Amino acid sequence: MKRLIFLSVILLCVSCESDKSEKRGDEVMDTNFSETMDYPIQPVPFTSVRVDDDFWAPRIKTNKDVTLPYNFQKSDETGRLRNFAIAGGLEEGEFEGIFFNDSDVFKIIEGASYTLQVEDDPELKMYLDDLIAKIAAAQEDDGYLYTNRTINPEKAADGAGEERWTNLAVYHELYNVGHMYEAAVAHYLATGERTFLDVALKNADLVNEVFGPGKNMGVPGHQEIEMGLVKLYRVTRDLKYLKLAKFFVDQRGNDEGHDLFGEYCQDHELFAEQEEAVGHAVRACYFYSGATDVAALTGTSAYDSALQNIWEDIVYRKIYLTGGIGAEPRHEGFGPAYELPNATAYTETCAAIALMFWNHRMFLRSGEVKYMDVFERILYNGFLAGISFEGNTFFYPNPLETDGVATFNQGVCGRSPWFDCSCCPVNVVRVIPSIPGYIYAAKDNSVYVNLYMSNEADLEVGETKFRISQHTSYPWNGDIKIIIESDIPEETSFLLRIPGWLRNEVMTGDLYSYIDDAALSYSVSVNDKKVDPEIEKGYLIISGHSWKKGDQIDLGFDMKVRKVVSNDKVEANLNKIALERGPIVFCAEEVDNQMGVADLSLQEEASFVFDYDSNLLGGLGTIRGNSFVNNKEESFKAIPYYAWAHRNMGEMAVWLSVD
Ligand code: FUB
Ligand code: ZN
Repeated sequence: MKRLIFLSVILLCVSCESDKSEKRGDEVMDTNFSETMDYPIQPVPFTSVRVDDDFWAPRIKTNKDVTLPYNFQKSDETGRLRNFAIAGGLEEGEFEGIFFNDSDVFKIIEGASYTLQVEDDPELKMYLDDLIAKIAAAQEDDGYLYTNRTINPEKAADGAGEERWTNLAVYHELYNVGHMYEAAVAHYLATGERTFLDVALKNADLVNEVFGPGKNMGVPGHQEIEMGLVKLYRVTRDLKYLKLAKFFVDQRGNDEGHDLFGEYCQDHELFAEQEEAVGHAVRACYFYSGATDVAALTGTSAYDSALQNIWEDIVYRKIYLTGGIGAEPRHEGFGPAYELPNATAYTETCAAIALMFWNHRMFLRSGEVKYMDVFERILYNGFLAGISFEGNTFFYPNPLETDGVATFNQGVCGRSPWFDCSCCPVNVVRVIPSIPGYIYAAKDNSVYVNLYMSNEADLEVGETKFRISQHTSYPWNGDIKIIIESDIPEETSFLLRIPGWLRNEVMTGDLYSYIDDAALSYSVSVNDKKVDPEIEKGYLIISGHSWKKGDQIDLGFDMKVRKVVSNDKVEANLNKIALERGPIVFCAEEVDNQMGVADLSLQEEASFVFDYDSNLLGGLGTIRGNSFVNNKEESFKAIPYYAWAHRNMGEMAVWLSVD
């Protein structure tokens, strides 16, 4: 049943007609949709992929057992859940917290629903039923839902505006419900029940009545609703939701009908004409993700150059080695090109997530490897650092350096159990269970393998369903075995991603490069016979085999410790190197380097040894060698960046001085 629903979502027919000149909302509404449109490459949903490795499977389990209940508990303690009950007249009281706290609850429900999609849990389902009843009660008769106003419209707490939709630049009426749409769709797909979906649709219908050409021409100050509306469109097939999403994309930067909100909200020029990544990083990348969805589903090419130019602006000039973005704390956003300070790097966990969403979508449109390279870099580094092994402490900013004293994490030096503004923890809880959905994708007879982790997957090529499995200790070693577990169509091709780190490309562009510039080697064999497949767009193409059950493909990716330098324009990293191995960025912590990290230097020619330490933090790779502190040779040790701040807090750095 669940799988059927998913397939029907994937097979949605959208009638579209591409019109390169479309830029404004009013033209969009006149568009005569007439073709079936979607991403040419379709992801294999996480519900079809069971990850059973030692790296991600424990994270997915901890997310379910610890992070999810912990997030609900914190939402309860901080009044986030009660706000719905009060707004719905079920309890007495005042609104408590920040004006976008409703969105936190929606994000946790989304994560809980993903969990339910793969594993029945009657207790969790009942909990959600109860919570959704409160949310439904909080909805006003015409569909409006924003507990901050509903609780006391006459004297709304900070963040509600005097009337509905009166301060779109700042208040989050549209942002909150965007998250509600995503959560409601997830809940519907998990349970088949419409309780939450109907609340979301009623709200979206109201938003559709209020906003549009000739109506309220404003846009949300914080994007998100665009992706949410596209998801509503996918489950209902009602074009009005897609058109509304397109309206919000096209209306941004259009001063007809609304005063522009400026660069902070990417509302300074028409999106189709934007060329640089500016403003608040989460808003920006949610927006680019939504715009990519709209482009794919409506067939418009009007955004193509903006999407390409902005992506290059980020990857060529504004991204940290960890995949983090948004260098500046002052506006949680992008700074100027090449300004990438390490200790004050804001690099919000939500921004990393938003950039993952966008890169995956860009891949689905193009099939180009560079997008999944960035995705993988964020996944293992900038994103994963945001959640502890225990699953109940978090990073909001993710700096690449600390003196062990500065309270960089919303008032804390180190991981924090929770934040007043808790957008990051609740974002993590919805991403972790969906990670298996990023491993595979399919187009016609081709199966893309984008990520390497042990799993068993049910795929579909053409009309045929079949099963494959993957076996590997990635990211600690590069040996990967893919086994065909059932009969598959002979014409099936496997497109295996050659990771950027193996192709000698830290990321496309010249922001970062490896010092030794020899590409690492790799080997491929099919049923123990070496093959030399063609490469297209960064993927090894394994085709032309008469596949049968039991066939296997073996990949051997050479993993070595690599030294990375950044472009000289990045002042913060001058005379410094960073260490990587496979997809993992390493960092040095004071706890492993007794003389501290700030004063140590490495020799550019030094060699380093990689070891897997099964006793350290549940098992992880370490890099060892020698460093110099005040001309004295010391032993040096680095651990994966994602694992930092789990022991005594002290100095930490990704970028290390070289002699
Ligand atoms: O405004 C909602 C969320 O709170 C943003 O996405 C985060 O950056 C944080 O400011
Ligand atoms: Zn956040």
